Amino acid sequence: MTSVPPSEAVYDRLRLGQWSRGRARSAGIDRRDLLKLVAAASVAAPLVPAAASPARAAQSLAGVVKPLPPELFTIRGTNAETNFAALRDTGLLTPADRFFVRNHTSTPVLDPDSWKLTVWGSGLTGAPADFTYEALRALPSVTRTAFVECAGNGRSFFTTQQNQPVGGTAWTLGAIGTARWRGVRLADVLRRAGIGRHAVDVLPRGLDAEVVSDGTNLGRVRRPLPVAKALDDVLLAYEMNGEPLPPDHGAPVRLIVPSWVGIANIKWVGDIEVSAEPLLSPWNTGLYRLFGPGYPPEGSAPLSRQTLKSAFELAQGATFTAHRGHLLTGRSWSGGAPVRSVEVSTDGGGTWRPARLRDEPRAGSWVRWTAHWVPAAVGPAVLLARATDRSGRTQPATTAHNTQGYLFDAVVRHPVTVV
Ligand SMILES: Nc1nc2c(c(=O)[nH]1)N[C@H]1C(S)=C(S)[C@@H](COP(=O)(O)O)O[C@H]1N2
Ligand SMILES: [Mo]
Repeated sequence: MTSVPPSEAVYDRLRLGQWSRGRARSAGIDRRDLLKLVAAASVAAPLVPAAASPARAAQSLAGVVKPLPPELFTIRGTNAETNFAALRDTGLLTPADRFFVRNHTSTPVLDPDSWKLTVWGSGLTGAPADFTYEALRALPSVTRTAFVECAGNGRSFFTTQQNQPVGGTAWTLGAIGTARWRGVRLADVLRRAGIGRHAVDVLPRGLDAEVVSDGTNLGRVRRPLPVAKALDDVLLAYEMNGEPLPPDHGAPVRLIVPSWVGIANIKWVGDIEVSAEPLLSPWNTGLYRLFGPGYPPEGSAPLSRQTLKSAFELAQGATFTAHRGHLLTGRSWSGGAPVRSVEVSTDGGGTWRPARLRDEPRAGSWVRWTAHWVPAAVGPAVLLARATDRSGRTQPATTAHNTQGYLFDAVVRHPVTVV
């Protein structure tokens, strides 16, 4: 991607080399178990089928605290996908009641008064440092609008549009939400804790349960961040859209890592290791790299930025009346650069016209857009939306296959019916 700053690209190349030569340290897991994970990642497992969710008034999921009404969410395993149609009457920000939930296990309910954050490790110049919730709230705060999007968002289209097998949660396009986050800069906390010039990686870890996958205990959810990103624009957030973080979204404190893959945004953070040597965890080795015929056996470099996508705020198979004017609405976003323009097709991709952008495009956020449509003929129709970002990238017709179905960026075909 052209817009990735050199520091990130250099980091990725470096880590990848260190990993292949066995020079980076496995944090909290056996090197052998990591190797098993990498081997498994090069083979596509079948998609996790969505749990059957019969239409009932209130849908809920063990492990998720908030209600998940079927008009707002589709349940997929331990996760809840936002129905894009439910965003039509929302503004730029996604209300917490309809923000997608991605849980490896389940939401822990933590008491902010007994919670603390411990910063420790060989990358500090001194002893570990603890921060209570109160101490964090007393530090200078910053506010920023950012999306959180799962790296596997759009994964199911590898199968339905490209006929390719991929493993993981079968998301359509609703594993994304945008919120206004308030918190403290991770950089401020790391400096107060005494981060040294020799620090290279920062490893935040969640307080949710350990993750067991195919009989291997992967430990608690954790993923190293390069120091350059950690000291740049990362937040330790305690508020979402002006309210304290809700339990499902990481209360009392989570990371917000703007424009990066969702997994970087560790929820329920309890400790942060600052390391003088490179760190590996399952979430930057077997998971969250690209595997498959086009990639090296150890996978691509760990994923960092999200890609470019567009979605209509419509249910699958929505109906439209012929010869009437309709306002199509949707959103586009990119982790690479602000969105520059969006085009819409209502004839299956034959002709395209510009959509009208309703927001000033900003890095790390999405833009809402609209397009008018007067369907001419009764019958099935296919709507498409295609975004271009300021790095000059346009959504392609297809995405190169990877076994775990990450970073799907191709134009999605949205079937509707004209009556
Ligand atoms: N501690 C912890 N942090 C986590 C996760 C998790 O399961 N545990 N899931 C990650 C993934 S894969 C994603 S996509 C985002 C989802 O954030 P959300 O549930 O607030 O939408 O959180 C990330 N942070
Ligand atoms: Mo994710």
